[in-house]
Amino acid sequence: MKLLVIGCGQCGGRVADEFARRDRRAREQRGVSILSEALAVNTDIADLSGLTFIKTDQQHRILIGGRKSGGHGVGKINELGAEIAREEGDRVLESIGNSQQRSPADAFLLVAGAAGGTGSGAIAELTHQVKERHPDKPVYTLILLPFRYEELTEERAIYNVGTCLKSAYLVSDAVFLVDNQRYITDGESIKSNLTRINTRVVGPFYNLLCAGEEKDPRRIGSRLVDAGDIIQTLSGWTVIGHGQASVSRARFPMAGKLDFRNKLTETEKGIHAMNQAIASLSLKCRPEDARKALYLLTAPPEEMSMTLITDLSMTLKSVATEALIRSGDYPRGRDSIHVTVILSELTNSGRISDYFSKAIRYIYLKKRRLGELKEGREGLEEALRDIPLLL
Ligand SMILES: Nc1nc2c(ncn2[C@@H]2O[C@H](COP(=O)(O)OP(=O)(O)OP(=O)(O)O)[C@@H](O)[C@H]2O)c(=O)[nH]1
Ligand SMILES: [Mg+2]
Repeated sequence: MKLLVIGCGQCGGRVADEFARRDRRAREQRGVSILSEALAVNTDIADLSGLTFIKTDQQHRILIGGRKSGGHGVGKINELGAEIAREEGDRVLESIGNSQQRSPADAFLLVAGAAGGTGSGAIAELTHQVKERHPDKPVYTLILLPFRYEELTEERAIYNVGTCLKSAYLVSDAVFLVDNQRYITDGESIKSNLTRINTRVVGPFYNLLCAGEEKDPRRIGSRLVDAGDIIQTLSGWTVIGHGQASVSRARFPMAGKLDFRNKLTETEKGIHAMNQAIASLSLKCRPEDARKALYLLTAPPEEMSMTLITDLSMTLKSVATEALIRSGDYPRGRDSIHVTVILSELTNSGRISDYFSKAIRYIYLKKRRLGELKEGREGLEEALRDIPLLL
């Protein structure tokens, strides 16, 4: 599956840059391409210059809102980010159009950090515009949720997340949610944390995107996961995870192969990788809330047994009890088993409702402070409608 990735704001741009790095790796190491293009859109010229893998011309690094922001970002005011995207989105559409002519994508993926200004504000507006211009292709968003310290110390962050999520959900075919806090390592500098987090955010997509692009018959699984399966799976709130386990290389391969005890442990390792994928989903959630699920097993061809596939399906079904499950295999590699899991169409999420109620509270308190509330007449309930849309 080929994506056209559009990073919005600093966070979105860096994650898009990581997709571009992976694409280069896929081409060099696997002879397949997983992106049709990667673009970055920002109001901040320095952020655009700091990227590495996205091509450097103005068609790929698109500066918007130069007049309104002076090229220095929108300082976390996401309404301003949305307004600029509304006014200048046609430049992004033009770049996308050119790129689609050179190399068409199966789907679009827009990326942003929800707590910032530019990306948080622009992502829903741009998604909406891309969808209108390309109604035949799915448009997905990948939204990064803030670290806990940001939620605790930056009052505005929660409001930005609430408005960004509400708006993006309305216009995207699916919203991938990633919780930055899940990947944090204490004692590491923020910069190296972010770089490492970005590799972990993009990592789970790698095999999934490569699998359907393989041309070599030896790399094509008996149940190939292609763009069609992925598109059928994705809808609404979505999370993704990846797990792996190394498989032992027997010193005497034939003896190893014939030994049933080895097979038993390989199946256990596969299940271990699946459990790890579920435990490391990009946002903590309850798998029973998913209506759709997909897993991909990537493993050396000799490890792909029917037993393993059956056991993996049963393991996923035992937790994602309400989900329609799709699956596939990707014969690749020599010494490890990888499992990628997607849970989609999540009907419930404590974390998302929590953001909405906190955003409502923020608006309520702000109104009260400004004397815009008639005492006793407007409660939290009424305020729910008040979470503004950035569209
Ligand atoms: N995972 C990850 N999160 C990031 C990265 N950079 C920023 N963030 C997070 O994104 C949020 C801030 O959004 P930014 O992307 O910096 O903001 P922006 O869209 O550039 O908007 P302005 O700077 O206000 O114009 C915070 O929650 C950060 O923790 C990154 O490279 N990786
Ligand atoms: Mg910025």
